[in-house]
Amino acid sequence: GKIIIFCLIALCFILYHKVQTSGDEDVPALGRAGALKGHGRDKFNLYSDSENEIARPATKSPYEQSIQLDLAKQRPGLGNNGVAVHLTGSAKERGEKIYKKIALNEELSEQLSYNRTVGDHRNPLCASQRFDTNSLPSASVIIIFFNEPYSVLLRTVHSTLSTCNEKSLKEIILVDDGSDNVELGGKLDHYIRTRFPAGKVTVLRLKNRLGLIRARLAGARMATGDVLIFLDAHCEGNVGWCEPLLQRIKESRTSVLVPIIDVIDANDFQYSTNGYKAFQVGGFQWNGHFDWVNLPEREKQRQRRECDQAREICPAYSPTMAGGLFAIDRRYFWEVGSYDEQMDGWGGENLEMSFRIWQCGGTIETIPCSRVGHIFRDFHPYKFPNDRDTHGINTARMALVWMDDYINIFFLNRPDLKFHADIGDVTHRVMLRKKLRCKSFDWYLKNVYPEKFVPNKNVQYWGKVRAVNANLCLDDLLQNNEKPFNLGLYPCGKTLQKSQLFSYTNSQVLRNELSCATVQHSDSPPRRVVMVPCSESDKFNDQWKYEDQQLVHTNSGLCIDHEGLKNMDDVIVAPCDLSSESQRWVIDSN
Ligand code: UD2
Ligand code: MN
Repeated sequence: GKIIIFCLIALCFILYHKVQTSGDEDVPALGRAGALKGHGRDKFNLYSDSENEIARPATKSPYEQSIQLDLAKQRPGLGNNGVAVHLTGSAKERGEKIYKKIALNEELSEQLSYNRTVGDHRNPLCASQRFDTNSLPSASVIIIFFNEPYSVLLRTVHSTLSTCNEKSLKEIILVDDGSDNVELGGKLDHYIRTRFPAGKVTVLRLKNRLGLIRARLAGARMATGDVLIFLDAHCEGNVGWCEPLLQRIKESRTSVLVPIIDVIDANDFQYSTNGYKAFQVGGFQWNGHFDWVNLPEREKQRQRRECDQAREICPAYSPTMAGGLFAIDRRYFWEVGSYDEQMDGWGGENLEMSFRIWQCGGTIETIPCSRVGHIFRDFHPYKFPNDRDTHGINTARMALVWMDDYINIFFLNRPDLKFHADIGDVTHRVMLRKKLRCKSFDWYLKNVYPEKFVPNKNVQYWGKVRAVNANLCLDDLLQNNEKPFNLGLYPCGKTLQKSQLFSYTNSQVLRNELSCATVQHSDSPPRRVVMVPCSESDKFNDQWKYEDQQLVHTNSGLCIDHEGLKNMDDVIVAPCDLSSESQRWVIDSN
């Protein structure tokens, strides 16, 4: 009798989920026996215990029951290989609702098994790489989290256990940065105790929320592995992502390494890459934000010269790192100044560590055969105490210590931070810089990141581009550089402000930090001045002649003109006319 009832329940369950879920792939309706076998990787047989226990949940603790309900909700095979999954019906609605709240589809995450696979997106050349498998340094993986969705966090841990070389993976340290989500308490502990190999996974619980910088420091203090590998709490690795990192550190202990970071979609959990041929490295903007940039040609040449493997899979020097996913020799981490522990909340620590590593004798390298997916979210699902701009404050701390005179360009972009009361004292970090005899920021720019445009270097003029006969200045009207945009006009600011900061370079390019001026392709006047993303090489950026106060576009022979235009209009070009006052411009930094 019991068996029949059980089968009926199982059938209902399967039918229910068939209706609820539909993936891009076909999910086979599995019988009871196969129900847990369709999960992706299960190196440690992590699902087998629960399989036996499902039949008699009544005798189990509430944690155990809840865990078993979670496991029963999972759809084996769903999202395997990192394909997108689209929920239907009420599950879709639940997914949309939670997505609006936390920028992540937690409903779908709960339906994907903890060890779904994401596929192998590595360059095929990686397959022939050999590692000193028996003598690699050991790794402590440190995963920090604050109120991370429980299933997402567990998937990160499972993924690490099954994709990171087992022999080298000494421990996984989860640092709970004062979460108040109850699932992340006793239930998580119970899961770890009952499902993971004894002693592999530990949780360090911080009493108060300390912010991600101090959370990482707390994890690092506990770690005993030779190498620290930091991960965000929403990551899934490709097979074999640990070995190339550990091998490189074995060869070069002051190399700080990042995997290629792929994108896991926060809504459908699709794992996507830009293909295995090209990847980006880290850059920065003068407002103190991290950005991604293409691997510079100069670096490709260095790889060809200095690396004996195929260039595509050689370590690639990266001017900065994103911050969340990296590997570093544990002792070197402390020697080179770990983190600025007075940085609060979120943000800024990544550029601080990047500049520090390079200026103090280390390197930052992207390791192409190591790929890890990360869930990028549209917004942060958490707030900071008093809504403090911790990113800005931390970045100002960084700039005060590492940027020397270039801090003026930073403050030009972030005037709000120049006299900010919460920046605090950085004396101990300046002392560290002295003690380590670190190089200057100027050295860094010249040697590590010569592609980075400096508004007042290698230029003939820089500052405001002001009309001689009106209080109007060229202004980017704070438009985003990712797409071309029309250059605008705006009353000149009393002081120089970011949106009016332009440079006329030695190679006669008219530009701001990221965008270069060109002229709209159009037969019918008026033709507008358009700002397009600058090329790494000035060969491909338009030239302008600046003569008799006129700005003449070399290709078209037309002049920048504001005749008949007012505040907020798009600036245009017109046939050059030396008698026209509206074609005369002054460029200066006053
Ligand atoms: C990026 C980094 C992130 C960090 C940040 C700058 C990647 C992929 N991510 O932002 O690691 O360097 O830039 O600071 O490079 N967390 C806490 N306590 C907090 C807030 C967050 O523990 O008070 C955890 C959070 O749960 C997550 C990690 O810190 O595991 C990073 O936070 P995020 O994922 O919101 O940051 P992200 O990826 O936007
Ligand atoms: Mn993250």
